[in-house]
Amino acid sequence: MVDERTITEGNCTDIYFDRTMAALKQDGRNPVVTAEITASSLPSEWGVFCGLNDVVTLLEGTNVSVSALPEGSIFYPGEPVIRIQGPYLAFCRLETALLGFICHASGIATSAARIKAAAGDRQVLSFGSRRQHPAIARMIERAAWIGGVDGVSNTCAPGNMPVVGTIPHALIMCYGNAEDAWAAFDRSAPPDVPRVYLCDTYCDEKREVLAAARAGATAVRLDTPRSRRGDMRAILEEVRWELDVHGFEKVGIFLSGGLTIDDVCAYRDIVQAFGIGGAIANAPVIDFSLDIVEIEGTPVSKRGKKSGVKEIYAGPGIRVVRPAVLPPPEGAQALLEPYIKGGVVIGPCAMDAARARVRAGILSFSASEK
Ligand code: PCP
Repeated sequence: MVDERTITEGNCTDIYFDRTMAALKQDGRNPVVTAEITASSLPSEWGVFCGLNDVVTLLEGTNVSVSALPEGSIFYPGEPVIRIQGPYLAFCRLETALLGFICHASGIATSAARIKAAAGDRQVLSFGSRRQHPAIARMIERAAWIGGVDGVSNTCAPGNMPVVGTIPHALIMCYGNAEDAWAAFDRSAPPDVPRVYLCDTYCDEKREVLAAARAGATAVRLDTPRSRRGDMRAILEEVRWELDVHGFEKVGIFLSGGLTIDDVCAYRDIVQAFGIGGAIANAPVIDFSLDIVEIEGTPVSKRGKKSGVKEIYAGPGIRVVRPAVLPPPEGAQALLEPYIKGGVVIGPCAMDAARARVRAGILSFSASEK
């Protein structure tokens, strides 16, 4: 396993950066550059920028200055999300880790935000830390939380976000039947843990949800295996009907197991909460790349990229990337903020402020937009 020190010291890198450094050092060349990090395309129309906290930790104490979009900002293809200025050798070897931080975290935060936007007032819970290496569970839950999920399942989640979950199939199998397992869970769990009872282990959902409701469930969780999901909509409607007709209108339906954003859209009218694993934790990464755009004050670029330092401007009806040397469009303000000056951290990366930014950003999108 690669430890934190190896990463922060730049020793988890692509070897071509070592070759680059060797060549530059041999010739005493270390130009002062400006580099920008941009995604030319995204898996969806917009993305959520996340992972800056780790970038700031990585670059703290190096001889660079950094400006960036605040975490949780909605961004679009072609917008520079981070600007790094300093001698190239100060950050050359850190590019691999730096991009890895934001590519992965932004992918997860983007997927979580899209799913939460689709779910509207229905709860979305992050159940997917088991889909990735446990060493990155904190990052997954942090990015999912910033993206807008209502709770996460992993006990290593950072901060004070709700850590939620009740029982797996394993508990029911250990008791040999659902009723005894639910009762054991009820006796052992603190009173503030919602009594969400899993209802699909041995019997038909319709029978088990009524038994669960009679046993005191506040919600029933259906994790129906794909092999049994002939028509999940029909199963959900039948379950809802039987709960209602037997006087359990307040018992909610919690759905989990291989769900995608399309399932959330299909069932959000009848399901109160969604447990989502892989669709968040295995989200496609955002393909950010780092490009030098200025060397010793002269605008430069490789083919296919625009030279010179850029700024993102936003205002009422305005969202545009312009050369930073030009005046801003009227009524618009620059979005990149300073985070590091000469190696000294000057800007915080607060998780809950980032989450609030996502929420404010996606409120302007309709629930049907994906
Ligand atoms: C786990 C959990 C959710 C799954 C993971 C979410 O399922 O119960 O349904 O992850 P996904 O969206 O990637 O499927 P199982 O591994 O079946 O867990 P268990 O049987 O222990 O409840």
